[in-house]
Amino acid sequence: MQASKLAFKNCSRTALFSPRTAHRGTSKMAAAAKYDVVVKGDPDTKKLTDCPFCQRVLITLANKGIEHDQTYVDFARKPDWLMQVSGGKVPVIRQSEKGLNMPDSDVIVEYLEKEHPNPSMKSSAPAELGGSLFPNFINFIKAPAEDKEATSKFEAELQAINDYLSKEGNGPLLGGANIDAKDAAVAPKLYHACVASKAIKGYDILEKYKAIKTYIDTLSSKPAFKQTLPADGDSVIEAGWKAKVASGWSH
Ligand SMILES: N[C@@H](CCC(=O)N[C@@H](CS)C(=O)NCC(=O)O)C(=O)O
Repeated sequence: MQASKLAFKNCSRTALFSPRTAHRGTSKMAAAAKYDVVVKGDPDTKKLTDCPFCQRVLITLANKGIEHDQTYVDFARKPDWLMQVSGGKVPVIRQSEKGLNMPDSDVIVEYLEKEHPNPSMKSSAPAELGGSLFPNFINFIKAPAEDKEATSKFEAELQAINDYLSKEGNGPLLGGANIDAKDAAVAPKLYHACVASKAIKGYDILEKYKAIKTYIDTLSSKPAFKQTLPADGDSVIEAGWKAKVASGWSH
């Protein structure tokens, strides 16, 4: 069966209404087919859980004022169609009228920028900034305390972001005053790194890197960031990373 025809099972959907789209009334975008964004979450309560890649896509949709539905997938009972579309990974965006089933946040945000260029989220920040943050964070969180190399590689990434924010960027965000594509890519992963490093390693990024603290504080006041974090707070992020560490990364 074609992926686009697969039925929704083991998940549930909510409609997300964007105030910006509402103001457009009969605009082209309001009339266009709605996207359905498949995210990690609780299908019963329709709450977002802990996926920084999903948050990147949700921030992009919110920033661009794109009306969409959200389908929440519980990883303990992944539907068959998700396995076929993405090998079980989220996020995925779907649009049944176009037969669109698109996994991978890199591909999705590029597609959204092309299809919905206004407002543009193109970033002036260097392309490589924050690019190795997540793998180095994962190595750090997995590594024993005596593994100094894992710590120093992670710290080099944090320092580069901190330096850019405090010296080179226009601030207070990576691309200036508004959330851009670089913020959408880096901030959710950085947020996970802050929460998990403190909870698991007692390593307080926000205490050590002052510009990152200001950055996270600024983002926390932005609805597009705040409303796309796990609905039940940082404890969800902590629990997710603790479970990964305890399992020895077997899932
Ligand atoms: N390269 C993908 C990575 C997506 C990804 O790894 N998502 C995680 C959730 S945060 C996932 O779906 N993992 C599947 C699993 O743990 O079973 C992207 O950028 O979208």
